[in-house]
Order: sequence, then structure tokens, then C-alpha cells
Amino acid sequence: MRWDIFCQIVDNYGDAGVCWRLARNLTSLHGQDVRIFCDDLPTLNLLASGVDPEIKRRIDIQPWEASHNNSRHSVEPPDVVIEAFGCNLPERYLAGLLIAPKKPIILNLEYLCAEPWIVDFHQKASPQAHGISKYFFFPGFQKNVGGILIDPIPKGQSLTEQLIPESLEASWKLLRPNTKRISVFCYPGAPLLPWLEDLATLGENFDVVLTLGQREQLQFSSGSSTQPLALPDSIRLISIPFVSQDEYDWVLSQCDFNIVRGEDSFVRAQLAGKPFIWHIYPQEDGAHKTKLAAFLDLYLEDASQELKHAVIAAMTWEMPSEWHQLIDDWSTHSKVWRDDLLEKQADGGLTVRLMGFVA
Ligand code: TRH
Repeated sequence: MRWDIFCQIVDNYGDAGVCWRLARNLTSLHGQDVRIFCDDLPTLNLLASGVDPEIKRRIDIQPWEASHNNSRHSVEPPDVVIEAFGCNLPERYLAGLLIAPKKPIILNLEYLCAEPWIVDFHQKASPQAHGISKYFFFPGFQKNVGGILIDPIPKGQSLTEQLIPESLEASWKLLRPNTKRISVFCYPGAPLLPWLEDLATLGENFDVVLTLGQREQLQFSSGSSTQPLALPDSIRLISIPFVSQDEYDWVLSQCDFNIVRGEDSFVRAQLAGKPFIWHIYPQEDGAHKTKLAAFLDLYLEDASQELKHAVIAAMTWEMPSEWHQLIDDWSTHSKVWRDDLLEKQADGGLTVRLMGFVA
């Protein structure tokens, strides 16, 4: 089938991250034809860099305007149109669909959500005055919802066995042997500096892998942009550049603990099978607290009372000394959660469910 994915980048990288991962899954695993129309090509290309050129060649990445400025698109209407995260289709593109002999199906791909109400809304029709069928599609963890995006891992290989990506070789040389690794990718509001200072009191060494912008954030919160950060030697900070999506997934798989955010890195941290803090995207009305609580209800359903307290404390940015004594239990729990998640997505997860629904 032919798929048109519309991706409007509100902020950061998550919208592009999800669209790109979906496009890759559709083409490389399922032989679908995919076009992405995106309003911010530099961001999309940043994530897509370093990808097997064969895969990249099969995904047609176009600027947003190309969806309606190029007559070719009105001549060849797709079978499926995806409005990622409820972005509105350009009117002229929609007008082209209305006169097409075969109408496509339009899907509104929603944000990932662990809240129970999505079960009742998933795959429901959203009647449109123009007459083309449009449906809501909800990614999620529960049964009977849209699932999550599962990536292909080369046969017989796990992510951890893949070689150090070239772009990370220099940084990876700075890691100390037999030292716990923590990767950090969070929003500016996180109390990262006191968190690291507290980590230093645990009597262990930690190598902290800082993704793009995190060192600057730390520097800013220290109150001085020129003074070096005063952290004890037990904490070694290692900055890495913004790497491609595959390479970032690799980083998560190589660390013992990950701090992630948004939607896509949150899922990858779970699939890495390691403990993590989800720094959920803060919303003014506090809706993120409900979303986090809904996820923790699922994530900790089978955990002991002790572990529940520890994980909730960690996820709400209590200092490591408050919960770190439970880290081994949490590590075991993370592997069980990952295996369980993969088992629940054994049908192929979001991509296959999308294709099944369309069919
Ligand atoms: O960047 P995010 O915070 O993105 C989003 C958007 O802000 C969106 O508007 C918001 O609604 C949503 O969060 C909740 O976090 P996310 O979703 O984890 O996306 C980051 C993407 O960037 C993900 O695909 C991983 C990728 N990435 C790289 O490819 N290389 C890197 O070096 C890093 C740090 C991330």
C-alpha cells in the first residue's frame, strides 16, 4: 500500500522520531511505500542520518508544501494518510483526495498513552463532513490498543552486541571499565545537578553520558557559565553529540540506567530492559501527572510494595540515595517488563496493527 505520513514538528524531536521509526518499519519490514511530508526537514534528517542508504532511499521525505504544490501527488493518491499527533492536513492536499477516484483512509495517530480510557476510543471513527473516513489510532501498552513501535534487530544479534558506532567512538573511550553508566536526555526543568551530587554520595563510581544540550543545562543550573562543574571524581561526565536514532537506541542499550523523556526515548528505554526515569513532557494543566501515574500503574502492577515506592520516588525525582538500594530489584523488574512487552507485541506491534486495521 501507499502511505502518506504528515509530520508537523511542534518542538523537540519526538514527532519526527515517531514518524521516522514508523516509516522505517513500514518500508523495511513490510514492503510498504511511504512518503513523509514534514514541516521541518533538518530535524527529520538529523534523526535519519546514518541509516542504511537502501532503507532511506525507499522512504520519500518531502517538505510539507510538496504535498499540495506538486501535481504528481494529486494524480497518485495514497491508500492511507496518517495525521501524526492530530496535525491537520493541508487543505489543497485534502481537496486533491476528494476528487481522487479511490478514497484513502485517514488515520489520526495519537500520542502514546497508558490511560485506561483509550481502549474505548481506539479505532473509533471520527465522522468528517467531507466524507472520507477518518479514525483515531491510539498507541498503548494495554491489550486491544495500538501497541508500540518495535524495531527490527538483525537476525541473531541483540542491540548490545552491535559495534560501537563511529560517531561515539571518541566519547566511549572516556568510559571507565567496570563503572555503572547512566545516560541523560531530559527537559530543562529536571533537578539534575542536585541529583548527580546526591549520586556521588552513594560510594560508587558513575559515568554519566550527557546527550545534546544536557551539559549546558547543568552548567546553567550551577549558576555560572564559566566555572567548571564541581562534581566529585566518582562522577565522570561524558558529552556525546546528537547521534542518529539507531545510535541513540544503542546508547540506551549500553547504559545501566537511562533518563529519558517525551514519547519515543521513553519506549526505547523500556525496550533496553534497564531501569529508567521518564521525565515526562510537562503540561501546564498538570495532565502529565495523570499520564505518568497511569503508566506506573501498569509498569508496577506486579512489583513488590518496596519496589513500587522506590520506582515512584525515582520517577518523581527523589534523590538517588532515597531509592538506589532497590536498584538490583529494579533491574530484574526492567528485564521482566521488557520481555513481557515484547511478548505482548509479538504480533508485530503498532505497525502490524495499523496495517491490519487498514486492511
Ligand atoms: O525530543 P522529545 O522531547 O520529543 C517530544 C516532542 O517534544 C513532542 O512535541 C512532545 O509532545 C513529545 O516529546 C511528548 O522526546 P522523544 O519523544 O524521546 O524524542 C526524541 C527522539 O530523538 C527519539 O526518536 C530519539 C531521538 N534521539 C536521537 O536520534 N539522537 C539523540 O542523540 C537523542 C538524544 C535522541
